[in-house]
Amino acid sequence: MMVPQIVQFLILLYIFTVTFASKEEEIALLKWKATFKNQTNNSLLASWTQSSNACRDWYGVMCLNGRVSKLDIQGAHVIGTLYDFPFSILPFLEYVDLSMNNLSGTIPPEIGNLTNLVYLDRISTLFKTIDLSSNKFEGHIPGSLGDLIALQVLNLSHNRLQGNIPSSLESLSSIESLDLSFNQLSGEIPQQLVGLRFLSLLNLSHNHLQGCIPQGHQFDTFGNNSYEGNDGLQGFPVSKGCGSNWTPKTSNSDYESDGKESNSEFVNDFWKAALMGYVLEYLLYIS
Ligand SMILES: *[C@@H]1O[C@H](CO)[C@@H](O)[C@H](O)[C@H]1NC(C)=O
Ligand SMILES: *[C@@H]1O[C@H](CO)[C@@H](O)[C@H](O)[C@H]1NC(C)=O
Ligand SMILES: *[C@@H]1O[C@H](CO)[C@@H](O)[C@H](O)[C@H]1NC(C)=O
Ligand SMILES: *[C@@H]1O[C@H](CO)[C@@H](O)[C@H](O)[C@H]1NC(C)=O
Ligand SMILES: *[C@@H]1O[C@H](CO)[C@@H](O)[C@H](O)[C@H]1NC(C)=O
Ligand SMILES: *[C@@H]1O[C@H](CO)[C@@H](O)[C@H](O)[C@H]1NC(C)=O
Ligand SMILES: CC(=O)N[C@H]1CO[C@H](CO)[C@@H](O)[C@@H]1O
Repeated sequence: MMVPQIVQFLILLYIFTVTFASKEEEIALLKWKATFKNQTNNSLLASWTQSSNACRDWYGVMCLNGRVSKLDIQGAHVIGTLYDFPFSILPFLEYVDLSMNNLSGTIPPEIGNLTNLVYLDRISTLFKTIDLSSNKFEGHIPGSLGDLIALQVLNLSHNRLQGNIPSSLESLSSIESLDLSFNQLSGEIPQQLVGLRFLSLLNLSHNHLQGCIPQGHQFDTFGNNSYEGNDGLQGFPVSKGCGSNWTPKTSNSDYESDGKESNSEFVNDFWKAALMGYVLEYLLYIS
């Protein structure tokens, strides 16, 4: 019986893609696994062993041309950190889903070394993704994430991230979905994010963000459910205008009453600075 050519082609493609992962990549991932707590009785990752083939046998690992391209261990009960994650040793990795685990510590700046997310000129079958959501990551969002200009989906929601949203994220020129919700992010939303022309989903809800919501381009399309549960975001679509005739609220009703009142002077200066920034931005924009 003749095997249809398309089937032959698919079999060849399969053999071509499901080949051996480079030994270096396997060893690096095993080193990372060795840092997990309770790794010995983690049933989902039991398949990650030295004697098996990462591309064929490992849970959550997918390869392209024998190199690890996708790692999806969502909800695999991993207790650990990313400090030993081999970012620089997995140059073909372009889909990383570590969501719903028990990962803690900070997000290392080396995350910006995921080479395949840095170059735009590769043909890819995957939606280039980093999903670290629903873990216990803390500290700042590393500015080096802005290096990943090919990234299409970034989900850091439901963690304990603090500090400002880095303005370097303006470089994520391919980003379509950005979810930073349910963290402890503070400061203003960087006005530069207005430049993200493919952004179709933005979720900044449930943080401590303040100041004027950037206006224009994609930001005109987001509804108030992108911003709910913040400390003091102003302007469309949350409130009327954020212009020069607008004055900051002096009541602290939006804050928990845990001594934040002593910050009110700082907050006033903060608003003045924010307002000046906004006016400058506007003048630059219309010129
Ligand atoms: C490890 O094994 C113990 C006993 O077999 C079990 O109670 C526990 O839930 C397991 N932990 C994980 C993370 O799988
Ligand atoms: C996460 O891990 C920590 C130990 O590192 C442990 O105390 C905590 O109970 C774990 N949480 C969950 C939901 O497994
Ligand atoms: C990885 O990233 C760090 C921090 O961004 C950088 O200093 C380092 O040079 C990078 N290493 C490689 C091998 O690219
Ligand atoms: C981000 O991840 C959370 C779960 O960790 C999920 O509920 C949410 O829908 C994701 N966001 C997007 C935009 O897909
Ligand atoms: C959010 O927007 C919807 C309409 O898009 C409106 O019905 C609702 O009242 C708004 N909620 C708040 C808190 O502004
Ligand atoms: C942001 O996340 C919250 C909570 O999951 C959800 O209610 C809201 O609809 C989301 N907003 C957008 C724009 O997806
Ligand atoms: C979170 C978790 O499952 N912790 C367990 C890790 O393993 C030790 C002993 O093997 C248990 O005591 C912990 O409860």
